[in-house]
Amino acid sequence: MESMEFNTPKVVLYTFATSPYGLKVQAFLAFKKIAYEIVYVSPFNMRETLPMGHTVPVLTIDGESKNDSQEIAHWLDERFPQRPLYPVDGDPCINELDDWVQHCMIPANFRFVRPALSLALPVQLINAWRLGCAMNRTVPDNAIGAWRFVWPLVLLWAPFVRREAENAPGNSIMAAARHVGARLSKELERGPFMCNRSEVSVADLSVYALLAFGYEAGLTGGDGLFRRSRIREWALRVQGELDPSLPLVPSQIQARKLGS
Ligand SMILES: N[C@@H](CCC(=O)N[C@@H](CS)C(=O)NCC(=O)O)C(=O)O
Repeated sequence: MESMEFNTPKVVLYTFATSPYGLKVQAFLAFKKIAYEIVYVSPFNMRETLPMGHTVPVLTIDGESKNDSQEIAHWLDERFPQRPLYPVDGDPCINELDDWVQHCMIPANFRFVRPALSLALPVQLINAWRLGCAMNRTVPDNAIGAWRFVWPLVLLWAPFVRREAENAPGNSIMAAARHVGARLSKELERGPFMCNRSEVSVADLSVYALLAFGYEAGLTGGDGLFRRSRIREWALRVQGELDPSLPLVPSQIQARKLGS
């Protein structure tokens, strides 16, 4: 009993409930079935709370910390080789897709919520406000407070959100949405998982984390891609590979549950 406790590493994830990068890491941990403690960080005192750097996610394993979701994925494979995130055959398709999620799909997600003048503005304002509420419900002492009412302005102002949104493919929300939808449908033409693999990889988990969050947090339009049967069926297959005791979206912000 004593040696079991000694061998179980202490894993802590510092993140925002709404961070796409943090959600990816949560999906990696749920796939590898690694129990962890989650610390929802207030964006107002990140430097004081984080064990390193000034961005989330940060993962700490037995006191050693790393940030950057892609570095964390490789580190998890080193520390916990069971159920590898990156296939051991080094499939270049997975690496390319992993980079596409990081540099196209996540920026597209930021563009979807960062207010801009277009017909989508009302939906963006509602979703940005929902994200502010989700942040408030998860940070200690509801430290977002009244800022949640002006969260659309916070997203408009935050330099990292602007940078991300500008990096999204195309020059409009619709263009980014079309790009993401087309790429995902193409990747799932044969399946059962991304790149026609028979097992889940880092690419499936990263895409799943982003889509499942939009759906479960109740974002308007968050169910859009799940209307495509191929994507919905793939998402349910990925969900079936995750430890159900390690959910991506905490109950206090969960509006609906994927698959029910
Ligand atoms: N490349 C990093 C990006 C992390 C990142 O940009 N995190 C955002 C939250 S979603 C952040 O902490 N931004 C705060 C800032 O840049 O000041 C990763 O993959 O983890």
